[in-house]
Amino acid sequence: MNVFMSWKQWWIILAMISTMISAYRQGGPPNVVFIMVDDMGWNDVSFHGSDQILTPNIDSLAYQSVILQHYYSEAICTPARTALLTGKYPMRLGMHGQPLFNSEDRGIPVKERLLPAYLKDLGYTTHLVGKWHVGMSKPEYLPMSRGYDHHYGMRGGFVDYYTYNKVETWPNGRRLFGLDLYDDATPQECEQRYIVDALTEKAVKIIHYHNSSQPLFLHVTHNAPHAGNNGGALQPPLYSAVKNSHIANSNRRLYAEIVAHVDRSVGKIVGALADKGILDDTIIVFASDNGAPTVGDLRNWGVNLPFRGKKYTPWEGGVRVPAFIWQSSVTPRVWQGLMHISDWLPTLLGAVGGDIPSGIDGVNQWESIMQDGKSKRSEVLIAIEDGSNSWAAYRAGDYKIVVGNVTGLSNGYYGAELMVNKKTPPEYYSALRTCEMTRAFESIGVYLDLDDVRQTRRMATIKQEDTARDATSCIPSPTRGCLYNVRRDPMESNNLWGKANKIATLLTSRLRALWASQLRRGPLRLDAASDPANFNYVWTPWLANNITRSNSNSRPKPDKQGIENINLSFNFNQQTTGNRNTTVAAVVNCEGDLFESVLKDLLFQYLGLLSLF
Ligand SMILES: [Ca+2]
Repeated sequence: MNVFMSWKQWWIILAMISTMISAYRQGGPPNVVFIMVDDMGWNDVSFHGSDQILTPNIDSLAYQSVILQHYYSEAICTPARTALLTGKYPMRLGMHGQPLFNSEDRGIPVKERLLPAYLKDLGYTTHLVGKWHVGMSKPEYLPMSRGYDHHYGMRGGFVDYYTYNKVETWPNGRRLFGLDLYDDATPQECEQRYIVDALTEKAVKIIHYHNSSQPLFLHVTHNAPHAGNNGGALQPPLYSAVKNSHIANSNRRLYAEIVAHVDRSVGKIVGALADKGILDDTIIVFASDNGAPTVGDLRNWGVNLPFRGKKYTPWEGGVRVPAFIWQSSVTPRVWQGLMHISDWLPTLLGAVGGDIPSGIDGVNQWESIMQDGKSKRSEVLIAIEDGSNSWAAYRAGDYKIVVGNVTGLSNGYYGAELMVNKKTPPEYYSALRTCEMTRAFESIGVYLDLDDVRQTRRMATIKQEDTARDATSCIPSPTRGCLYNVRRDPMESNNLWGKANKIATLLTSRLRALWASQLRRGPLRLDAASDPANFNYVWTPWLANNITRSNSNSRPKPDKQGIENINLSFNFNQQTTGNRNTTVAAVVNCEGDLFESVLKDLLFQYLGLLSLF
C-alpha cells in the first residue's frame, strides 16, 4: 500500500474533516452578529413607513425579523453601549449622562464582566468592528481587555469619515485632535478608505476567514450616521454621485446618502454570512444606539418624528430607536413588548444556552420574543442625567414620567421640513426586491411576501391614538413632572400629570429609589495629559492601569441636587425601596381608563411594602 497520498486523497480527507466540523457545529451555539448604528432616528429607516430615505437592506432583514416596537435604548452613546455590554443601567456604574470625552479618565469599571467575555467562555471567537466609547484612558478599559479577541475601529466618540481624526473641544474652548483608528493596538496611519467601507470590509473579511468550528460573535458598531467633527458634519462617500434628488433639503439629502451607505453595509455583512454558508446558524440584531440629533450640537439631520425630542433628551425621540432581531426559525412579526437595551446581554446569553448572571437590570426576553409572548419587563429606567441639569425618565407599563430640569434641551418636535420631498421617491418595493439582503435570504430559501411586507410595515408605523393635545407642551418643572400614556400617546402630547396624579406619584416614587442607587459622577474632569499632541497626534491611553487620575466613576457628589426636590402632592418622603423592587411597576400597566379604586388598592399595597424597609 502506498503510504503517500495524492492531492485528491488529501482533498477528500480535508472535505470529510470539514463536514465533521460542520456537523459538530450544528449542535453548538449559533453565531451572533450585532450591528449597531450611531444616531439613526426613528424616521431614518423606511420600514417604519417613510419612503423618503430608502433602506431596502435593513428593511428586508427587518421584515424577516421580530421588529421591536417598544424598544428603549439610552439617550446617548456611552450609556447605551454600557447598558448593552453590562446588562445594567449605566447609572449604577457612573456611566450615565453626558458621554465620555476622549480625554476623560473614566470607563466601564474593570470589575464588570462584559457580553463578549461571557460569550468567550462559551467558546465564541469575539470581534468588535467599529466604535467603542466606554473607556480609553488606560489599557485595561480597551476592548481587548474586556473580552474581545480583536478590535478594529475607534475607541472614542466620533471621527472624521476620511482622516479618522477626532477633534475634541473642551468646555474652555481648548481643542485636542488626533487619529482614532486602531487595529488592536496598532494605529491605522495608512488607512485610506471611507470609514463605512473600511468597517464593512473588515467585518466581511472576518466572516470570510472565520473558522466555522467555533461560534462567532461579530459586533459591528458603525460610527455612521453620526456627524463627523464640527465643520464636517455630513460626510457621504466622495466616490459616488449624490442621489436621492427627490429630497428637498440639501443636508437631509447628504444624510440620506450616508444612511444608504450604511444600509448597503448591512446587506454586505449578511450577504457574507450567506456566502460563508452560516447565515441560517446566526442570530442577527440591528439597533440604533440613540435617537437622531436633528438640531443642535453635532446635528446630523436625522429625524425622529413623530416622536418628540432628539438625542440626549428624555423624550421618545431620544430613546426609542429602530431595532429588530432575526433568527432562522423566528416567525416575522412586530413585537409590542417593552424592551430595554440592557436586555440584550441576558437575552443573547439565553439564546445561546449561557447562564444569565445575577445582579443585572436586563431581563432575558428570548422566549417572549420568539414566541410572541408578553414582555418579561414591566418597567424601564429610560435615562438619567445628574450633571449641571438633572433630569430623568422612567416608564412602567404604558406610563412614562419625565422629571427634572430639561431647560436648554430640545423639547419640541424637529425635522418636519426635512421630510419634504420635491418629487416622487424611488419605487420602494422594487428596491426591496433587488437588494443584496433579499438575495442573501433567497440563497437560503427565504422569500419576501410583499403582502406580508405591507402589513408588517403598517404595523411598524407609529399611530397616535390619543387625540387630546396640550395647549402648551408640558416641560417638567422643579415641582411637577410630565406624565404620558406612551402606548396611546407616543408623541407625548397629552400630559396626564394633573389628571392621574396617583400614577405620577407611584412612578416618581419608584424613580426616586432608582435615582438614589446611582453612582454619581460629579463634575466633569478632563486631563491635559491625554492630548494626542503628546503621542504624535494619536489618541492613546495615557495612564497605566494602576493609576487613577480623576477617579471619574466615583467622584464626589455634585452640589446640585437632582429629582429629590420634586415636591409631590402625595409624597413618599423619598423612601428608597431597594434597587430591584419592581412591585409598583409590575402593577401599573393600565391600558385604557384609569380606575381610581384599583389605584387606591395599589397605593395601600405599596405603603405596606414600604413599611417593610
Ligand atoms: Ca450615538
